[in-house]
Amino acid sequence: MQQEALQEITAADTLEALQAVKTKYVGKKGLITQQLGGLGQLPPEERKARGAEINVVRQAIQAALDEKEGTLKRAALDAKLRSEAVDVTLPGLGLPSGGLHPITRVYDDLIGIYRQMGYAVVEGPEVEEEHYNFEALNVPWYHPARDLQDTFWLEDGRLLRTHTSPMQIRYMVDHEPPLKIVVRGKVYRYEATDATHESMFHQLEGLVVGEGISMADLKGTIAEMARGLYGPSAKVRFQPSYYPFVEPGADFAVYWDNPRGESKWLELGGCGMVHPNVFKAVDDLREQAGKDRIYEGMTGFAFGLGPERIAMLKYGIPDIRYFYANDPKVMGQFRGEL
Ligand code: FA5
Repeated sequence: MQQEALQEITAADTLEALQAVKTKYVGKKGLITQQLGGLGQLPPEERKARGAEINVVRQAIQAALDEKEGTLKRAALDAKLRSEAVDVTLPGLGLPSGGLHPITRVYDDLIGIYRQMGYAVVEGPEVEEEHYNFEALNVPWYHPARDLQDTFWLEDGRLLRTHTSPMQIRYMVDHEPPLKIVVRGKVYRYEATDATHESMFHQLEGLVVGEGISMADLKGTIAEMARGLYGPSAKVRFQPSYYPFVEPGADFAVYWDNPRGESKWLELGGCGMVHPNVFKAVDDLREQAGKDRIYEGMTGFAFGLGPERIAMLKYGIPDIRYFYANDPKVMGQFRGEL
C-alpha cells in the first residue's frame, strides 16, 4: 500500500488531486485509518507490532503528502506571481500633456524683458470703478470712449475695465515715486469682433514716475522691449496720437523682421508722458485717503499694448478669435510648449 500511495502522490499534479490521495489514505475513512481501526480485532499480542507497522507506513505517506503539498503550493504561488507581474519596461500610455497658452507665453517674454529693466509686476481688478477707468485718467464725460457702445456696465454703476490704465491710478494712490511697474491682465470692450478685435483681450501697461523722466526715456524703453522681442536689429516707430491721460501721446509700432518673409510694422499700442491732470487726480484721491499730495510736479511716462497682436504674428495665428474659441485643433498645437 505504501508503494501505491507514494506513486499516487508523485502523480498528483494539483492540490485538488493531492487532497484526494490524502483522503483516500489518511482521511477519516481512509485506508490507513481503517487499518488502525481494525487493530482491535487482532489478538492483543499482535496488536502492538501491527500497530507499529501501520504507523511507519502512515508516517511515510504523511511525510510524502506534506512535501508534495509544499511543492505544489510554491508552484501555484510562482504561477500567480508570474501572471500578475507588471512589465515596467513596456512603453507607457502616453497621456496628452498640457501647454502654456500663447498669450501666457507672450506675457512671459514681455515680463521677462521688463523685469530685467527693474520693473515690478502688478495686477488689478477687472471690475472697476468708473472714476478710475475714466475721470481720474482725464477722460471727460463727453469723450467718445465712454460711450455705451464701448463699455460693459454693471448694474451697480461699476464697469468691466476697458484698459489696464486704471491701475496707474490705483498704484500711485498707494505708492510713492520713484516707481516702475508693468500691469498685466484682461480688459473688456463692448464692440463687434473681427479677425483683429475681441471683446475680451489682454493688455500690458507700463508706468514710470520720478523726477526728470522724459520722452527719450519712453522711446528708449520701447526700443529695448522691441530688441528683447525681436533681436538687436529691431526697429521702433512713434506716431503722434491722442490719449486723454498723456501729453504728448503717441502710437508705437515695432518692425517684425521675419525670415518667412512676413516682415511688417506691427502697431502695438499707445504711449505718452503722464498728463498733469492724472497726477492731480491721484493727489486728490490720496488726500481723500488722508495721504500727502506728492505727485504734482512729477514726471512720468506710460504705455499700453496688446499681447494678442504679438502672439498672432509670432505663432502665425490669422484670427484673434482662435485664442479664446477653445478649439483643440488650434490650441492643441501648443501642447508641451512650456
Ligand atoms: C489704450 O487702451 C490705452 N489705455 C493705451 C495707453 C496706455 C496709451 C498708456 C497711452 C498711455 P488702445 O485702445 O489703443 O489704447 O488699446 C491699446 C492696444 O490694445 C491696441 O494697440 C491693441 O494692440 C489692443 N487692442 C485694442 N482694442 C482691441 C481689441 N478689441 N482686441 C484686441 N486688441 C485690442
